[in-house]
Amino acid sequence: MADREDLPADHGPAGGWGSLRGVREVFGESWPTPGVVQTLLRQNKPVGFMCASCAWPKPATYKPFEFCENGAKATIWESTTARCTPDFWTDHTVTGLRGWSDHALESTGRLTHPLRYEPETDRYVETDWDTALAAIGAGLKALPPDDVVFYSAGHAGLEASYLWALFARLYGTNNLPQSSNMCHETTSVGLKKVIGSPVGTVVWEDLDATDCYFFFGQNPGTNSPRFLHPLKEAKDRGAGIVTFNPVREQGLVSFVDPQNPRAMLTGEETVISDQYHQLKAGSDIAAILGVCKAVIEADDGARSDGRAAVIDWPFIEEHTTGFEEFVAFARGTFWHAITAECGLTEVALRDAARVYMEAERVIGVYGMGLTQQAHGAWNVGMLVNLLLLRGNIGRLGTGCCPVRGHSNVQGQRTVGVAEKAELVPLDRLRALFGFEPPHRDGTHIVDVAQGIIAGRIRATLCLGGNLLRALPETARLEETWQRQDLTVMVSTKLNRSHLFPGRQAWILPCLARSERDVQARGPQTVTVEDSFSMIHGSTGKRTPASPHLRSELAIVAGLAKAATAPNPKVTWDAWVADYRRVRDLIEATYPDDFRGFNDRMNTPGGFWRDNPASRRIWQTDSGRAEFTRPDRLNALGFEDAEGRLRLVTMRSNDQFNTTIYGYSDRFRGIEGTRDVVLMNVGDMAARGLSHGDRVALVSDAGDGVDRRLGGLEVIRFDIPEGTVGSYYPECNVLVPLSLHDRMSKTPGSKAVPVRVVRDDTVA
Ligand SMILES: Nc1nc2c(c(=O)[nH]1)N[C@H]1C(S)=C(S)[C@@H](COP(=O)(O)OP(=O)(O)OC[C@H]3O[C@@H](n4cnc5c(=O)[nH]c(N)nc54)[C@H](O)[C@@H]3O)O[C@H]1N2
Ligand SMILES: Nc1nc2c(c(=O)[nH]1)N[C@H]1C(S)=C(S)[C@@H](COP(=O)(O)OP(=O)(O)OC[C@H]3O[C@@H](n4cnc5c(=O)[nH]c(N)nc54)[C@H](O)[C@@H]3O)O[C@H]1N2
Ligand SMILES: [Mo]
Repeated sequence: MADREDLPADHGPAGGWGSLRGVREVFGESWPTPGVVQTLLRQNKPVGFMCASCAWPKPATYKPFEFCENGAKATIWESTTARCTPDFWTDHTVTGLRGWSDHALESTGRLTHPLRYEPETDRYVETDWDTALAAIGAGLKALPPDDVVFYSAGHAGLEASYLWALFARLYGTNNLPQSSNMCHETTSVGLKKVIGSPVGTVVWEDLDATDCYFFFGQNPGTNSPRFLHPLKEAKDRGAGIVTFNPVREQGLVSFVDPQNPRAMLTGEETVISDQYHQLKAGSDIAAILGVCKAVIEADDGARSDGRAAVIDWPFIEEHTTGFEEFVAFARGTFWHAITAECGLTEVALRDAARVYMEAERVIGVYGMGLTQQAHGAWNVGMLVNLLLLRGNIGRLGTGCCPVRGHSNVQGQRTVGVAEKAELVPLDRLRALFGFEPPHRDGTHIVDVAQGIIAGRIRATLCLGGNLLRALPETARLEETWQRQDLTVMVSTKLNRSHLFPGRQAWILPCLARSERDVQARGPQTVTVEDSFSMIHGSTGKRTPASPHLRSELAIVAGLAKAATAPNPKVTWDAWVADYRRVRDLIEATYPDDFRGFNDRMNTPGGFWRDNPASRRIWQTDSGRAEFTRPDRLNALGFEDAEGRLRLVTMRSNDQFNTTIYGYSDRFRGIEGTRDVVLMNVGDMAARGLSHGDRVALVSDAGDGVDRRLGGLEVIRFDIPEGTVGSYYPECNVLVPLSLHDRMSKTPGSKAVPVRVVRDDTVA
């Protein structure tokens, strides 16, 4: 690993030499500054730094390389030698850069100076921190607080995030939407409704003990590759893995462990999924209902034959509600309705049910395939139905495992980054800081986007992320974003959101997670919370990319000081000087979750924030775990129609959200381009299309809005008829803002109504 030149050639399966080669290719000519291998060796280890990529947990007993291909890419991408200095703008205008790809924009390197947008020249120009903070503070003071939005992307640590939320509330608003509004908000709302927990119940010991995984719409090979290790261990001890996913994802098919020299030499593959069910996009409600129906029928049979029950009746009686209605729904739905809806056969669904019933302990894993749907919360409820039938929540080796996105996305919510006032202990904030926090709910990100289009939202402040690019409805947002009075982005790299500046616009460059953060009281550590609700310390050691960078915490405090009234209990400077003081405040605000925070933050594997649902204490309205009875068989926000297709917006293996590392989606065999549409051969034939033809995707939402993405190449792919795939964020131009989960408003990006037409525009 130390010498990239020595890395052997590629291999097929997920993991293996292929993954190491993938890492090497990110470097290209800009293999970063010296010491990157040492940096990688500290990644995800106690007293090291926590990966800035995904939120997959970090084990207490770690491996020599406790990072994956994509974690290494994330670290290397932020440690690049390239710099986007103020000189860059001598040759470029903001408008001119709109023709650049996401990849090209971030490839300009790390941002080095605070920048101010200058409308006269259509460029960003260098400024200094005092000027920027004072001007932003004055701008904010002139606006009504509820017209201002405080977005955060899930990168920043718990300390900066806590202060960010405090800042917004001192300023006077709960407008604290987060990237999870586009992501696992369905979990925060839907899972909370049915089991009383807005986060997963699974912890590391459950992975070690389980004997079966059911995967729904989560792609570990690309999005949480370190998950492949426990999956392989599970296979080695004979566990079953059943996957439901329209797309055949290599990381769920087979795996070579890059940390096992023998497997590396022989290319020995482990088959991951025993069963891989390629259902139609958006049809999980039907598929899961089919599995449940088979379980219910098996229980009927067993009990009438005098055999042991299949359903866990004592659990159902003691712990759940809504069971009878759900069973009546399952019995009353005919198999042909189920199979027609999901495109899977009754045999296939009964097969899945058999594996489910044979397993003593089952974990249900899910991701964007379930959450980014118009009835996503019902998807989550259906998965919980399946788990509840055999008491697969709240006992060792079982549980519900939503795999979260950004490294601290879950933690930011834990420490008060929430637009819903009820989620925050406002009384404690009042007592600690002597002010009256706003009580009115803030704005969800979908409403923010609608508010920007309608001119109601007048300023957005973004703590990380690339919000304009990540949201649906790109074209209308790009048209209206600049009408805001003020846009402020705390960023590490240039991205498309910067190219639509408000009347006043600022880019504030920050330290990255792997970099040394030294304040008045010495070097600082930050903390993050992973997908299993484990809290970890993270200490950067690398030399910062520029001497002008500030930490996220220092920037937040600087903005807050400039925009809010002085308050003797709010000592921004002292907090910046020593982050331990901020952790004390977090502990004072959330004493149950953060007991002994400063002492425990470097516990190997993190310390656990507890989760009552994993002890079968259900903090739901009914005080029980709730069965869901959906009133439809799919999660779509539209009906089928002649020629209409369901578009899945996908992540490649060479991106982290809108950060595009490169153009190699190795696992899907798509190289050198992202401008593709994956199609079933039948759908191609029906339209007279061949592999390689040029097409456009056009919106078929029936709302009269013209949405179009052209210049795409048809790729014949193993995907069900009626479902097509293409990459996010390019496809966001096709996603209507109105298409979102009914309960949580998470955009329905995994089943978007489109048509495929020939594209006659010149390449
Ligand atoms: N390398 C890398 N890692 C990442 C990210 C990244 O972009 N790159 N993003 C991070 C973030 S913020 C997040 S939220 C997570 C996202 O991680 P995932 O939750 O894995 O998200 P996706 O890859 O968008 O979609 C997951 C899978 O859902 C499938 N799918 C689509 N529609 C359906 C459906 O209707 N039913 C079912 N059952 N499956 C469906 C897709 O084929 C895909 O395999 O990953 C995080 N980690
Ligand atoms: N169609 C479609 N749309 C989607 C999705 C989808 O699957 N399909 N997925 C949705 C999901 S799950 C998510 S989470 C959102 C993601 O949306 P965002 O979180 O808003 O976007 P990112 O691409 O993660 O943001 C990348 C930028 O973050 C900045 N950055 C990187 N590291 C740091 C750091 O350490 N600190 C700070 N301050 N900034 C940093 C860099 O400037 C970089 O350009 O997109 C959503 N949009
Ligand atoms: Mo996400």
